[in-house]
This record gives sequence, structure tokens and C-alpha cells, in this order.
Amino acid sequence: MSEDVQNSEVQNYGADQIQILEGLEAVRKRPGMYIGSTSIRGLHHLVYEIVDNAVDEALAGVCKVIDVSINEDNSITVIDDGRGIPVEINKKKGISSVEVVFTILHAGGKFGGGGYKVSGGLHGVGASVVNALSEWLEVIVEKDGKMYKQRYERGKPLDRLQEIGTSDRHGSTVTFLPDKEIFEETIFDFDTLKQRLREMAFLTKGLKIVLRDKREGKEKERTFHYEGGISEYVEYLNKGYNTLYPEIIYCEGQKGDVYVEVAMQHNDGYNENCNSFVNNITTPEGGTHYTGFKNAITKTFNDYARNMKILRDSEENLTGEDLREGLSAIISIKLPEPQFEGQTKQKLGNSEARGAVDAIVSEKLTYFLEQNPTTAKIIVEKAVLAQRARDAARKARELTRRKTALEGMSLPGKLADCSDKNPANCEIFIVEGDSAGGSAKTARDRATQAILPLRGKILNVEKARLDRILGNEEIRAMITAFGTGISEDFDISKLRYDKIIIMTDADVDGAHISTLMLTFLYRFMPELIKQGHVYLAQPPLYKIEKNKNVWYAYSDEQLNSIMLEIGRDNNNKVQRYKGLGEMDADQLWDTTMDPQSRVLRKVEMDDDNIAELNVTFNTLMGDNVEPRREFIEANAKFVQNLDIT
Ligand code: TSJ
Repeated sequence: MSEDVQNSEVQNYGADQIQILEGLEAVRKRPGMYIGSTSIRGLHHLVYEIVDNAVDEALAGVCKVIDVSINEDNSITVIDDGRGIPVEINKKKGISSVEVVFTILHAGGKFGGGGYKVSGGLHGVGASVVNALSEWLEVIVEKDGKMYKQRYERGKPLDRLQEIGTSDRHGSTVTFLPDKEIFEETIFDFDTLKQRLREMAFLTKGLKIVLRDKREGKEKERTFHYEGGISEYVEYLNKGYNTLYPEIIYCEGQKGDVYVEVAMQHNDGYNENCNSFVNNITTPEGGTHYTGFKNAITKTFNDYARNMKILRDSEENLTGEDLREGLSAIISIKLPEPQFEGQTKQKLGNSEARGAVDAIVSEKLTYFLEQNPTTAKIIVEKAVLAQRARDAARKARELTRRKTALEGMSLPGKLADCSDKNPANCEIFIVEGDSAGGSAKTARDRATQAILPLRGKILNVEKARLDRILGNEEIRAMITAFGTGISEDFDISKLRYDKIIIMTDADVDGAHISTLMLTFLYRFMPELIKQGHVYLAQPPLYKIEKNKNVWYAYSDEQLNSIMLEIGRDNNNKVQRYKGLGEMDADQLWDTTMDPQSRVLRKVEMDDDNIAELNVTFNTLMGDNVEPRREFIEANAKFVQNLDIT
């Protein structure tokens, strides 16, 4: 690098520099266009953006470790051991390549109408967007024995890239502090970063990603390193389930520009858990790659079953749905120019991906089935059983439909409905137990609050086939009360209540019942959760009385602070509520149901984290007791864990 370039005054902006600054100014004016939002979600996208660049270096085979730190001041440092960002002067722009990376908007980076990240190349919008949205950013490059550094403030370089010393390692280090003028929230959440970084590590086999929290009192560290890549991801998805066979089926190959990797394994459950990715970005709505995968599975297993005479000529083909019952899979493809479609731009559109995945999975799976006849037979037999159950379920469902058509909307007998007919004003409490249900019926505001008492624990939908689920009285009561129908029949415009409030005892059993309820909603009416209609009521844990005054405490901390305030003496009476049933109607209204004073917790889910949410449910609801216990112990407040944003 020549001396004069290093020392030139940045203040002398040329035409190029002015253009660059205008570009970054546009990012600061409309950040949402580039990172989706300026909420906590957008904040975390900054980290993924920087890490993506280092992951690209790993994909090129020249980076083994990526180290991500949340620093004491809530800045982020990402270090890799790659080749180091090129430092030579870019002939066209007259500045170092490092400066190009941090100041010129990524040509391919585009955003769809829905505001979701839609990568143009292997990475997203680029490091320049992160730079523009940071109060300051520092980059250090180590390569060829030298160390270079440059600092920016709100996107503007303070000086040119400087050679600052020598180094015997190679790599890139980027530290940035998100701009408080831009973001509504600038405190990073360790668990949110943890989930995405774990996903990235699963998707890039061999890459080691270390996440550290260096903030005072929060110090911790996690390492993600999977030599098995997506095969280990499938193993992780099936943790807590009994698998049907020991092998993880793995297919890999390249066709044209499309690199395809698929891993899968069946468990003895009934839900499909297939997650697809393009260039390491999740595609919750699937698309051509997922279609190619489904085509290959259906065709290959049917061909196999017929060749082996497990299916006779007179018998019908197995359907794709039946073959995917209990299937956990990761479909990960990489291609140069992904096209995203659909309302939220989360669905892959490239037609070449369909053929590539279909061809590669068909070929490798055919070979696998020939080599592993015992496993092949287990899968086909499970699908045959699923086929039969599906027939039974269809009959049960037709019966339900005919009934509603004949009798009109016949609401369940146990439902105490509200009188207001405008759903926007209405809420329904799903209450555990008949006695609490009775109190709730007395306490409620009859105009706007409906009560549906449920008896005991509701059916665990993770452990039952559709015919049994639809036959369950409690579940049918909820379906008819909500009015929306389920699964493919689901229609949110028919929702009869704006809020669905789950009200259970504040103990372990209550938490379990809430989880069963949420599992049901998540599997059959996920839109209710996505669109924010589902809530958890928050009954108090304690009642404190002193001289005819009454306080309620919703946590142990609150109990302590109340006791401190009123003084600990013999006039205090503290009652620990063991269940909703111990409250009379007035108390229940005051503490838990009155819209003016109650606390509700909204249940949230996020497309970014579908695979994670699936894990949460599998671990809690699957068969193996051990992982479930670990999970509950590790997440004492586990219902909050559903608030994955
Ligand atoms: F872009 C960035 F600043 F966000 C960033 C880039 C952040 C981090 C943490 C790492 C990186 C990065 C970039 N790590 N490694 C690289 N490598 C290159 O940019 C590179 C190096 C050498 C060559 C070559 O052809 O010799 C090519 C490239 C693209």
C-alpha cells in the first residue's frame, strides 16, 4: 500500500466518496428496508450479517473458527481465522478493498416487499449496512505478517486503512456498536444469538463457532462444532423421540450450479419436521427445493415398495404425507442466485432447484434402501399404518363437517359464551378443571368473556394420530368454540374471539396443561399464535392480608417486596394459592380476569425460529422422559421459552 493513500485526508471527498456517503445515508434513513426492522430482531440481524461473511470464508475452506463476543458495552466482536479481507487498493474506487466492503452497498443485496432479508448472493445485505447502522465500527485485518486497522463512525471512515503493526496469524476481526439513534433496543440477547449460531454451525460442517457473553454478571460461553453437519442437526431434532431405525439417511451432490445436502430420520411420532434452507437462510414456506425433496421421497419409496412386493399391484400408492409422518429432515441447498417468492419472500422459486434436489435425493435414497433393507421395510410399514389411520381420520372429519353443516354451529355444551357478537371485543378463557371453571363463569364479564372449562389434562397431540385427536371431546370443544377450523380448513376470519386465554394453576401441573394446550394450537392452528391471539393468564401465587387490606403477589420477589413494605409482623396473613380453585369468584376477577388490572402473557412465535420451536415442543412432549426433565430443569420458567423472538 502506498504512503500517500494511507495518509490522504478523508475530508477531501471525491465524487465517488460523496456517492458512497449518500448510499449509507439512505440506509440510515430507511433501515427497515435493509434489515427488516429496527426492533430487537433487526438488531440481531446485524450480527448474523457480519458472521455470514466469516461463514463464507469457512465455506471456501479457509476458516475453521469463528468467535463471537457480546462485549461489556453491548458491542459485538466477530473474529475469524480466514485469509483476512483483502487490503490492496481497489483500482476502480481508489480505496482499499476493506473500505469497499464497509462503505459500498452490496450490489446483490435486495429486500422484498415483506421486509425480510432476501440474499442476492451467498450473503445478505452486506457489511456496509451494519457499518451504516453502527455508532462506530472497527475492523482489523491480519495477513501476510502485517496488521491493518480502520475505524468508522456512523458509516464514515475516520481515516484510511492503516498498517498498524505485525502479526503471525491471519484473519478478520470486526467490532461494532449498534447505533442507539437507529435501534429501539440495543441490548443483545445471548439465547437469540445462540440459536442462530448453532443453526449456522449445524449447516456448515466442521466449522467451530464460539459465542461468549462478557457482560458483567452474565458471563458465559457456548461452542458449536458439528463434524457431522446436518446429520447431527437431524439427530438433535429427534432428541427426545424414539427413532424408528439407527441410521441418519444422508444425501449429497451437485447438479449444475446447485449443491444439495439432505439428512433425514423417522421417529415414532406423527408430525413431519422438515426444515429447508437456501444458502444457510431458512425457508419456512419451502419452495422448489422442498418440492423436489417431497417428489423424490414419494417416488423412491413407492418404486421400492413395488419392486420388493411390499405393495401389490392392486394396492394404491403410498402418499407423500404418509411417508413423511414422523420424519425429521434438513434440506440444505446452495446456489448462486436464489429467487424468493411469496408474501414474505420465504419461499424458494428457482426451478432448477427442484430438479437438482429430486435427482440427487432419488439416486442416493434408492441406493440407501438397497443397502439397508431392514430400515427400508420399517419406513414403508410405518407409512402403510399412517395410510390406514388417515382413512379413519378422514371419516371422522367428514362426520364432524357434516354435523356442523346439518346442525349449524352447535357450540359445545360446557361453553359459557359471551353475548357480544363482535369477535374483536370478545375473549375466551380456557380453564383447567370444572371448579375453577365454575368460579370463572360467576366472575366473568358476560358481555365479552366466554368460559370453556376443560376436564383434567388434555390429549397430548404429539403422541396421538389424527383420528384419535379429532375424536377427543375436549379438543372438539375448543375447535367448535374458536370457529376457525383446523389445518388446511383453518380460516382466521371465522375466529370468534380476539383473545384466547389459557388459564391454569400456577404450578407444575398447570404449566404442563398450558404446554399441552399450546402444542395443540401450534400443530393445528399455528396462525392463531403467529397473529398474536393466544395468551396465558397469570394468576397470583400469594395473598397477603393485613388489617383488612389485601395484596396479591405474582412472584416470590413481589411477595418479598410487599412484605418489606408493610413490615413483617403478627398481623400479616400470607396464603399460598395452590390452584385457581382456592380463589372465590371475586378474587379470580380481581387478580386474573379483570382487563383493567390483570397481567397477560402473549405467546409468540417467529418464522426465523420454527426449527427451534419444534425442538421445544418435541423435547417437552416426546416420549423420552430424560430430555424432558433436563429441559424443564434448565428452563424453570419454560413457558416463557415459547416467546422466541
Ligand atoms: F465483511 C465483513 F466485514 F463483515 C467481514 C468479513 C466480517 C468478518 C468477521 C469476516 C470477514 C471475512 C472476509 N473473513 N474472511 C474474508 N475473506 C475475504 O474477504 C477474502 C479473502 C481473500 C480472498 C482471496 O481471493 O484471496 C477473497 C476474499 C473474499
